[in-house]
Amino acid sequence: MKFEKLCVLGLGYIGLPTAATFAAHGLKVHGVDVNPSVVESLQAGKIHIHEPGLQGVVDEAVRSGNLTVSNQPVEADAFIIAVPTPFRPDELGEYHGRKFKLADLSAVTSATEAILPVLRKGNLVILESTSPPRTTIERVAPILARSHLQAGIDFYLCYSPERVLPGQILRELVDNARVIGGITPESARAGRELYATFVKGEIVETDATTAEMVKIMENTTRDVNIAIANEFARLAEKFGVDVWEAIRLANLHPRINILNPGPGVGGHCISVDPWFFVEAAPELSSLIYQARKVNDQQPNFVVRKVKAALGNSLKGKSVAALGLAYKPDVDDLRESPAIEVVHLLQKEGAQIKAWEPFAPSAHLEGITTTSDFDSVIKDTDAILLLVNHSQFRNLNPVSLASKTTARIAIDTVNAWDPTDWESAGFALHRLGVNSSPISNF
Ligand code: SAJ
Repeated sequence: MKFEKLCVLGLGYIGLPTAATFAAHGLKVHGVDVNPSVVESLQAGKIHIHEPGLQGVVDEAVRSGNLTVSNQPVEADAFIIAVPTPFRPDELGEYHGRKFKLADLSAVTSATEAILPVLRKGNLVILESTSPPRTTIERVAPILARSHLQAGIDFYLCYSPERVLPGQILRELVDNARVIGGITPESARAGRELYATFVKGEIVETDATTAEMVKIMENTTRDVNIAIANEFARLAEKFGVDVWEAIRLANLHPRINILNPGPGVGGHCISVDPWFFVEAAPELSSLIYQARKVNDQQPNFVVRKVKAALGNSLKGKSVAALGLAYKPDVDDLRESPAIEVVHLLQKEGAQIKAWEPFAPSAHLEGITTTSDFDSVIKDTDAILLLVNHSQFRNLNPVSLASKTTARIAIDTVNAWDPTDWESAGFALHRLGVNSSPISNF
C-alpha cells in the first residue's frame, strides 16, 4: 500500500511532531486544528509549543511544501486523529463512595465526524489519542459508519498509541516501539505500512482494544510506581530516614527500580489515563484508584512541609516558588502539581511569587509570575523548589544567598546538595527527609 497524502487532526504535542516527521519523510501532510490561533501561528511558520528541535523540522516541512495547515480536513490516503481526551470539568463518577474523574471524548468524536465528508474507500484511519478501552470499536467505528463505508471492509481502522516523552518527542517518535491495533488484521498491516515510513523501533501488530489497553497500562504502571515512591517519602519522614538515600540503596537490588518522590504527578498523561480504567471498571481497579489518590494528595504533603519549615503558619509569609511546569525542562503547565501547591499555599495565607523559566509570561489564575528571577527571590521568607529544571539544579547557593533575604530553602525534588546549601547559610528542608532529625544510630 502506498501512502502519499496524510491528514493529521489535532496539532498539539503529539499531532504536530507526527505531522512534521511524516512531512520530513516525503509525505504530503495536511494538519488540522480547531484552534484558530494554532492554525494562524503555524501558517506563519511559528510553532506554539516548546519541544526541542521541533521548530527546525516544521520550518523545513513548510518550506518544502510538504506541510500545510488549516481548520478543515482534506481528502487523503490516511487520517491520524491526535486530539486531547481530557476530563469532564464539572462531572464526577461514583462507585461505593469513591469519586472518580470521567473522560471527555468530545474532541475524539468531533474529529472523527470531521473526517466523514472526505473519507474514501481504501483510506486508513488511525486514532492516536489515549482513550478508554473499546473506544475505537464502540465510538469511532460507528461514527465513521455514517459515511456508508464499513470499517475493516471499505477502509482500514486502527488504534495506535503515542508513547513519546515530552522533551524527547522527535527522537522517541522514530526510535520507540510502536503498537498498531487494527480492527482487522488487514487494518493493522496498513497501519504498520504507514508508520514504517519513519519508525525505526519495532512495529507490532495487534487488535485495537489490546492497543488501547496497552497504552493505559503503561501510564497506570508509572502512576502506581510514583505513588509508592511518594508514600515511601512520607514513611521515611516518620522514621527519620532520608528517602533518597533509602531509594538509592534499595535500587542496588537487581530487580528493584523505585521511582522518585516529588510534589505530585502532573501532565496530560499519567495523571489522567489511570482514570480511564477506574471509570470503565471501578469494581476492578481499587489499587489504581488509591494510587491516583496518593499522587493527587501529594501537593498537600508539600504544603505541610512548607508550613513546618516556616514555623507552622503561612499567614503573611512570602515564598518564592521555583518552577510551575509539570516536570523538568518542559514548558507544559497542564495538571501541574507545582501549580496546585502554589494555590494551596495561597489558601493558607502565603504570598507567592512564582517563576517558570520555560513559560515566563504564562497567565495563571491568581498566580503572579515574573520573567525576572532576581526579583522573585530578592525579598522573601523561603525559596521553594517545585520542579527539577536543570537551571534550578545548577543554582549556586553561595551566590543565591547574596541576592535573597531568605534563609530557608525547601527542595521537593532532591535537586540541591544539603552540605552546599547549609554551608551557604540556608536551612534546607527536603521532601522525604525529616526536618527535625531523629537519630537512628
Ligand atoms: N514523576 C515523578 N517521579 C518520577 C517520574 C515522574 O513524580 O520518578 C512525575 C513528573 O514530575 C510528572 C509526572 O510524574 O509530574 C509524569 O511525568 P513522566 O515523565 O513520568 O511522564 P509524561 O507524562 O511526561 O509522559 C508519559 C510517558 N509514559 C511513560 O513513561 C510510561 C510517555 O512515554 C507517554 O507517551 C506519555 O506519558 C503520554 O503521552 O501518555
